[in-house]
Amino acid sequence: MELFVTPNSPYARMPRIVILEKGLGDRVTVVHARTRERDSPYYQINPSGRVPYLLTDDGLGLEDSALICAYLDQVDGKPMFCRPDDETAWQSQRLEALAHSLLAGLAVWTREGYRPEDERSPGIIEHERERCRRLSGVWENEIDDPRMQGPLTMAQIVLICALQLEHTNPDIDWRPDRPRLSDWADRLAGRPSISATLATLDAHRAH
Ligand SMILES: N[C@@H](CCC(=O)N[C@@H](CS)C(=O)NCC(=O)O)C(=O)O
Repeated sequence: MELFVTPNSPYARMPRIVILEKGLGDRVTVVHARTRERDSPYYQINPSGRVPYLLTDDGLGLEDSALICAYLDQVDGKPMFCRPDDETAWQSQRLEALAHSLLAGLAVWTREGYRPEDERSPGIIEHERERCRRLSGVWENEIDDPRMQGPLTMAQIVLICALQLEHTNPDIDWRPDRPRLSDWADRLAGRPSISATLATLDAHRAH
């Protein structure tokens, strides 16, 4: 399989974490795609131009981080994150959706920072700063849920990828008044799959 990523994408980071957690490294080649470039050769592989994108051994193309993580989770017949027989799965999915909500806002905020300075929108940045303040307040309580404290879950993976956008965009400061969330993030930061995927990606470029 081939997984197309960019080093700074929090969405592409999620399947990279799943690959390490499940020991799928020898089955998946991670390829650095050239996104946001006019006529990038990557558009021949994935016309949407987005990452992550997984090409399966059957030649099927999968887009969307959650779908790719679900696919990788079951590909070895030993699902760790999505168990089809779990009747309480919706409770994990609720937390996962809440983490995705924070991530989506922080990704918009971070992308504003990639624009030339005179094209950035102070209004959008302020809107996302306020959303982050509200949602990190929600997470300060939700973080005590056993699903966030026990074995690694997709909700934990999404949340750490969101919170660690503080490394990509230093303006993101969710930590003041969030001591429990800060402790949680600092503890998870030491897990090998989390620290390895934060470091610069060692990958080759797509075509
Ligand atoms: N909902 C998608 C979002 C993916 C996404 O927004 N990827 C960004 C990088 S973080 C991207 O590929 N941007 C390039 C572009 O928009 O052309 C997912 O979960 O995979």
